[in-house]
Amino acid sequence: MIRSAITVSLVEEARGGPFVLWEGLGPAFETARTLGFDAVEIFAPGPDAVDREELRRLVDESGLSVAAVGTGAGMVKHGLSLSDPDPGQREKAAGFVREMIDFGAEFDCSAIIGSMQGRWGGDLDKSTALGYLQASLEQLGDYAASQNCVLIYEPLNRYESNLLNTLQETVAFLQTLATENVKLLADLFHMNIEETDMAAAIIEGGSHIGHIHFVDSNRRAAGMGHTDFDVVAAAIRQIGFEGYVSAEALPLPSSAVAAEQTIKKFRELFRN
Ligand code: LER
Ligand code: MN
Repeated sequence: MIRSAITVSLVEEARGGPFVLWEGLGPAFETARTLGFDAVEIFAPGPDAVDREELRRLVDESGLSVAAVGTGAGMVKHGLSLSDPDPGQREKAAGFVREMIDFGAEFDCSAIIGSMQGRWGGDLDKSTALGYLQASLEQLGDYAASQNCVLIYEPLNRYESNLLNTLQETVAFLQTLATENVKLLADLFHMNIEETDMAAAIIEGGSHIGHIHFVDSNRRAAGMGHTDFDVVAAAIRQIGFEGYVSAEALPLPSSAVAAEQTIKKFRELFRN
């Protein structure tokens, strides 16, 4: 079944970023439960920043799940990346991701690698950077599998990374890995910038797609931009997608309106 989720950011440095909820875990679970979401996706400052007992209580009391944990704070807060030319920095980045995988595994959810992929430039050429990323994902994918957690890799648009931008090139890259435990994240905002045809890209991505960031062309809630969601949702259904369609959108005009708009659009598209 396709399930709904909504993002909460606990990272102050990410203010202004594309997360719907910002007021902490308790209010996020309350909003998600009241509106009828299935899960909450958590963007946390680090593996130790979340009170696990509190999160366990929120999950148990609300009946909701944790959809995924993001690892981007490793970049945003600590400047770490999996394609850093310095091996010590790459190892620190991998250590951060491993601990986030442990955190995700405790709540039966996947861990997402987005901005932690880094970028090439300066003395670091593209194929070397991709080689570093490949080695990191290979190890981290296996590590995640050992914890019963799926690692999700997110291609970003060209203004955020110059490594992999489209679903097609990312699938080709993931197929070079020995591990099958790294799935693709289709973020509809990045895709709106990079793909020729969003629905065709989703259909081609097929079973590689493990998670979706549900957001409109302008990074506002689904239905507040110009993405043709009927066509995109038909593609998502066509591939038999069974994961989370998770609202990663700007809190505009407010978190409450973005959350309400998202669940309305989700129901219209996936619960008819
Ligand atoms: C993370 O999911 C993402 O989409 C990035 O663009 C956040 O900056
Ligand atoms: Mn995203």
